[in-house]
Amino acid sequence: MKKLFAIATLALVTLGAAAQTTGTDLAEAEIRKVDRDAKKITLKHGPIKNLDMPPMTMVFQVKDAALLDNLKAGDKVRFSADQQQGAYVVTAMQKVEAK
Ligand SMILES: [Cu+2]
Repeated sequence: MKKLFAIATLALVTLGAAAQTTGTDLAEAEIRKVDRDAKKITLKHGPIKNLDMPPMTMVFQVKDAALLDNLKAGDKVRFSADQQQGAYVVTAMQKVEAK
């Protein structure tokens, strides 16, 4: 029983650490334009740590058009982006629900 508790606690700690890492890797942005056909999105984004990029408005390509589902101009999102073959590509994106 004691051992089981220890394992459960460890699992919780591991989950917490993973969530934290994800949180710091995500940048914040407001969508300016969604171009589903071209798989492009225009974002007014905050600092992007992994790309060493200051806040600005710019166009990103998206890895998968499905990332743009249910998104429209004006939505607030969190996203991660990568530089691939000279282009900036959004690899993950989630909508931030308005409070
Ligand atoms: Cu930028």
